[in-house]
Amino acid sequence: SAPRPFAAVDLGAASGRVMLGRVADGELSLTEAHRFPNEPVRVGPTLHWDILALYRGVLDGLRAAGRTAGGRLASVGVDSWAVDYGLLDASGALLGNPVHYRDGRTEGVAARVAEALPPRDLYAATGLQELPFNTVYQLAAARDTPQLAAARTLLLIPDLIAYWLTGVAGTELTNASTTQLIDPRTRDWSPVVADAVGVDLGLFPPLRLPGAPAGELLPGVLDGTGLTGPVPVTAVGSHDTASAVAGVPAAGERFAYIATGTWSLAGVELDAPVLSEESRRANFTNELGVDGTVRYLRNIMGLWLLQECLRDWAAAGEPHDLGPLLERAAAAAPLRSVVDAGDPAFIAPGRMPERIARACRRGGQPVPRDAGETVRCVLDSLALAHRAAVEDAVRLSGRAVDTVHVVGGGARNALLCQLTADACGLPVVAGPAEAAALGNVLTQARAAGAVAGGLAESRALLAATQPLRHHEPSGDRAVWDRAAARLADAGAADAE
Ligand code: LRH
Repeated sequence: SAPRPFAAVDLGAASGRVMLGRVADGELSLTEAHRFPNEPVRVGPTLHWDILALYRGVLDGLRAAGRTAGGRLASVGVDSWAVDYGLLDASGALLGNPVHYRDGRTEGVAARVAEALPPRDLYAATGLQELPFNTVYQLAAARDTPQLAAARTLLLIPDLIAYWLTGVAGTELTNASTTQLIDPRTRDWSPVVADAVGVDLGLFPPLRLPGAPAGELLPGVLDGTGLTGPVPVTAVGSHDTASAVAGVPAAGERFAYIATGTWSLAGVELDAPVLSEESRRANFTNELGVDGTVRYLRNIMGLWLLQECLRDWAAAGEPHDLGPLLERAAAAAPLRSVVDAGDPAFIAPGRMPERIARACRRGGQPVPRDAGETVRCVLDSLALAHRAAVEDAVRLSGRAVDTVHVVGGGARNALLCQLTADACGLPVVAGPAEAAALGNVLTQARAAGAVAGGLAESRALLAATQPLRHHEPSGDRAVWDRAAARLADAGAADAE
């Protein structure tokens, strides 16, 4: 009989999905069992994740997966976006809905934490890019709340889902590295940082590594999903970006990657972190990857800018179909105006077209005149930010690259991929779009002995089996230099 498939639960900021991965004799295929929207809910001032709706989506997905697979799965792995968490009380009950990283509660918190622990020292200890929503800052914002006082356990989102599925609590390392409480050299907690910031590390269950066993589906879960037990749950790179980078179909090590979805995470894979002051100033992060790797990358706004524009146009009853808008964007004048896709001012939701127009005006650039031009501005800006991240990653890490791999949902956007190739002056290999789910599946498959070798062998399997698109760089790179200079000037003027 055919080998049992692996189920990858992959929760993104815009949607969640349960994918079925089949691995056998040099073949690797992925099919979608179930996809569901991820719709955050504002209650009072606070933006929450609708975590039970997501969990229901996971269960529905496992049921659908089971139907396709005759009720039998080889194993299940869970990954999601980073940094966010749920708190459990002493009985294991969830205390409140997890707060969304785009919630405003962390405003100004980084500055307060900096008084206790200077940013230089925090970076030297954790190597993490300062983003307002890092778990450290969320915990500092929640300090002295009754909820945190009542909490006995903190579970990052994928660990929370895995806990509900298995009853076993753990903290998976790649996602733990996004808390800003992990030292990337020891790949273990940093008591120095925790003490300085006032975080109780006792809230975190024991660390586990991708590939480690993480329990079995509980009888109630088997019942509710129609699956036949035992179904093991395997820790994967539970940070979606860690799984996405494991899902990059690269050969050798001379590659940069850009995982583009709601965010663009652009950088290189290293054996050791880069903790220099220069790296901190360049806004680079050292997140931990599978197999002892370091994901040296910059977090920049990704398709969020576009998603939020579409949401705004939809609410206003204006055309918001992506296909026609991308055609208009492709026909629009290139690089007419660009915005800084690294600007934290774009993190919060709402009124995106207006905010983009304002940023253009402030930078002394023409304001987009219509939706097509706005989309072009977003894609040009992303390509420019991709190029800066790739160049800076190469410069700061010393890792030479000859190819840029674009994975994640943005790999489907041919215009974005071509602009990225043009801006970087490097060939872009686009795909797979479901790199996170594939990385998730491959980590499980390796743990089960269904795929031999390490990351390199898994990547070779991806390259041999997944449809990929190639974009050669075209055009005059100098136009990108000039756009970058324009943006730098605008930023400098803004800072005065
Ligand atoms: C992408 C991602 C990214 C994080 C952000 C919060 O989904 O995990 O790596 O920085 O969400």
